[in-house]
Amino acid sequence: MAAPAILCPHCGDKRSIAHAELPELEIGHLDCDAFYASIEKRDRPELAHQPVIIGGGKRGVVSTCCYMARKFGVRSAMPAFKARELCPDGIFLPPDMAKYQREGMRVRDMMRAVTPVIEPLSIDEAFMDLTDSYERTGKSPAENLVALQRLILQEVGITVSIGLSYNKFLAKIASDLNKPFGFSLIGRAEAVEFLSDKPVRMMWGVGPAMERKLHQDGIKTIGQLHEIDIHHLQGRYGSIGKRFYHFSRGEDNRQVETTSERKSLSSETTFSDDIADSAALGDILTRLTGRVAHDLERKRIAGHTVVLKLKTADFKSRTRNMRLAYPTLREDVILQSAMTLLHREIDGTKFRLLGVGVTDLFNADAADPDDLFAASTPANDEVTSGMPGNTTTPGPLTTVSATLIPSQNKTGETTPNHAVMRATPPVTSETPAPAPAPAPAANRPLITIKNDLLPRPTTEQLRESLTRPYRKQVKQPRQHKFVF
Ligand code: TTP
Ligand code: MG
Ligand code: MG
Repeated sequence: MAAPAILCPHCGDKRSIAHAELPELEIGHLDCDAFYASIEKRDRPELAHQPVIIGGGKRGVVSTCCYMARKFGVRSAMPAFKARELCPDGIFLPPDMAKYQREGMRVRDMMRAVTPVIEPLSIDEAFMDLTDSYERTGKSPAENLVALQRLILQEVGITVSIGLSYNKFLAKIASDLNKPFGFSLIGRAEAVEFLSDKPVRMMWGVGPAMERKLHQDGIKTIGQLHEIDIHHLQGRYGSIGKRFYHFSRGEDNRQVETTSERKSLSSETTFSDDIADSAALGDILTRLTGRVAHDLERKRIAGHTVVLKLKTADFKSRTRNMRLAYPTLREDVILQSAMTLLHREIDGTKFRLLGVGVTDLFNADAADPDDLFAASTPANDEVTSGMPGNTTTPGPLTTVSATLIPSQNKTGETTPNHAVMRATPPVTSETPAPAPAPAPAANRPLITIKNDLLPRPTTEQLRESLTRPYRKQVKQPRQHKFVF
């Protein structure tokens, strides 16, 4: 039975988003919910109400699991035997990397229809710069992102979570606040207070080692960093100390960096004498690959496609690509793929130039997933000369119901301008049953959303709203609230 409509306690509106800074929040972060598991559940509706765990073969680790399985304590990177102990009735499935890659690209293409300025971080997430949202579409970034979230649900058949803020640091944190099917905003006015009790691990660049160091220094929360002088932070932690200073103030001046699919990183050499010998070419390739891997590590980027370039003695160019199962910066993975490509070309032909590189670049943070099952989908399973097409059949259409959970400040009072949308995602995707309890007040996103059960817009309407061609901005006051 549908939940009764809950209106905003403050103005009574149905389905609206309001925030004093709404027009100025222009950096979005989108992350798919339990990505691999959501795709499998979409494709196997009979598993909708089962805890689904991806990975976890004999010696494997868990890649991810659906939110229902998370209720049992199963997590990414957990050994399979542990996941089985925690969730004996779990449905364990091997990953289908090619499929996830395809679906990830579909989501990305849909994001690109909203703004060309996107920065992919991994297969299932990206930043979006929506600075020119009004100019391009006549709508606010928030409106476009909500429409995108629904369009992905309708067309791809999975839920995604979105964070919107005024910088990348906070947008990424926001997208994680209310998963699955979350939509959270963090504005300037509340950022410092919001961050004050958050763990230092939440900061970009803080891994286990830095977290340990901070803990040893008695610093557990971002709020504690806020109290420390910048010189002291720099002296103690080096350049990252300066970042801590700014992050704790909700400041981050990193731009959303578009990494075009065509951008690449490579190394090549022209020989003094032409070479046909396989071993000699192999040695050179190994050396060049070392350089590429070193550069990737230094720039903290990962390549999804390995490219081998050859020029024959009579100046004919040959370029060969191999798309990997996931982005990598690992020298051995790149070398293995490049060697495979090279050996296919060795037939006595003399070459004058050899080059190796990677293209289809990603941020390194999410490269080389820790999943032994990936070995079952080796890189050379997928050899393409271009990007994969969008050939997957869209998933079933689903309905979304939404309820309002008023947000509370740290003293437990409801804050008129900051409430939370808790959307109930479709059963075909990532919904544990019953719906998860609301996040603790301190973890709630800072947003006012008033929801109701809505008449569903048609796919055409949504698509039209996202792909509307550029038109000159008609001067109009920017709204702090919108209703949809
Ligand atoms: P995440 O976005 O980190 O996780 P998720 O989408 O499964 O769940 P969430 O709702 O919390 O975002 O990673 C995206 C995919 O990358 C994930 O579905 C599987 C893969 N992955 C691994 O293979 N190993 C890992 O350790 C992690 C974290 C992810
Ligand atoms: Mg995800
Ligand atoms: Mg992710």
